[in-house]
Amino acid sequence: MGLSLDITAYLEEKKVVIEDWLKRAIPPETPALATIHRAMRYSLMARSKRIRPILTLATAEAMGGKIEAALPFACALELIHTYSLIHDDLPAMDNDDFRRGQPTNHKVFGEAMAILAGDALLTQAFILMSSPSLTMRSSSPPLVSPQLTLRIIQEIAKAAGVEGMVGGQVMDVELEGQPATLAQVEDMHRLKTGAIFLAAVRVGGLVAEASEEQMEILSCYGRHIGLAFQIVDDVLNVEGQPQVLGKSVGSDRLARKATFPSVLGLEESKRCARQHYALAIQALEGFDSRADTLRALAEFVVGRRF
Ligand code: GRG
Repeated sequence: MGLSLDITAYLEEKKVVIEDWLKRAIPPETPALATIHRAMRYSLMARSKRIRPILTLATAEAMGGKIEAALPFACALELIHTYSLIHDDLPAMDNDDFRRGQPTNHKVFGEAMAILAGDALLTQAFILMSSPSLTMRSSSPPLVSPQLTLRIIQEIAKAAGVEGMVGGQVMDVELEGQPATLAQVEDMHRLKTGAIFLAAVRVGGLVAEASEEQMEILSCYGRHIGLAFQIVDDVLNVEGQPQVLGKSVGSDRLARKATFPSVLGLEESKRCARQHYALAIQALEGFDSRADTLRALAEFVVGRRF
């Protein structure tokens, strides 16, 4: 598997568009609330791959949709992801000092402000999705119908909540220090990371008004790359470079976390990630070359070093 130069350029190009939107997706700083606005911006605008919103845009494009229509939802996913990182790093959770290439939010702003910044980012995601033109200060009419907007909001809320990411985090906390089975670790990853990945892909399809059959294919692709992404994340926590990753390594083993390497060992975990990559590619078999970006993104997910 060789990562083509094209996908590197694609990732960079989309990152610029997303970051331009993200800058305007949170309220401007006011003197009375300067601290929380700074705390929100500090984590949101830090170094990131932006892989979830990129997946939404790439899926929308692959299905013949407009990226402008997908952008509010793509950015909402990034706001939710950023909130989850801030909370995940808190002393009550993983107690991490380093994230996105800089000290964690609570290390800079204190625990109370970090909790509030996470809460505010999560809430802001729903403001953005339910009133994109208001938030983006544009008077142009919405590109997605109210009915479809509501369906997408429900999809994202479910993926972020107790039936998705939060549920996965609960499993993560409860499995810490416990002997875990492969099935338990897979279930946890499917919810903790996989649910948002799946939503990122499905939302791209929904915005582009993909058919039921296409949505099934996209869901299969989304499930496999979500799992591949988290398995690679587990592997990088063992053998990644902290400077390249922008976060600490070795923390999973120290905290006796249930991970793929802890259950399967490193080599078998890598094989498992490649297997999910192959299944993601297989899912897209019926799609033409417009889905090549999705194929290349799957390759990026499984081959990444950061
Ligand atoms: C509800 C109190 C409360 C907390 C929520 C749900 C949750 C805490 C945390 C989610 C756990 C989580 C973030 C899992 C790891 C997922 C993961 C691999 C994160 C890193 O994602 P990248 O590599 O990061 O895409 P960048 O920085 O590139 O965006």
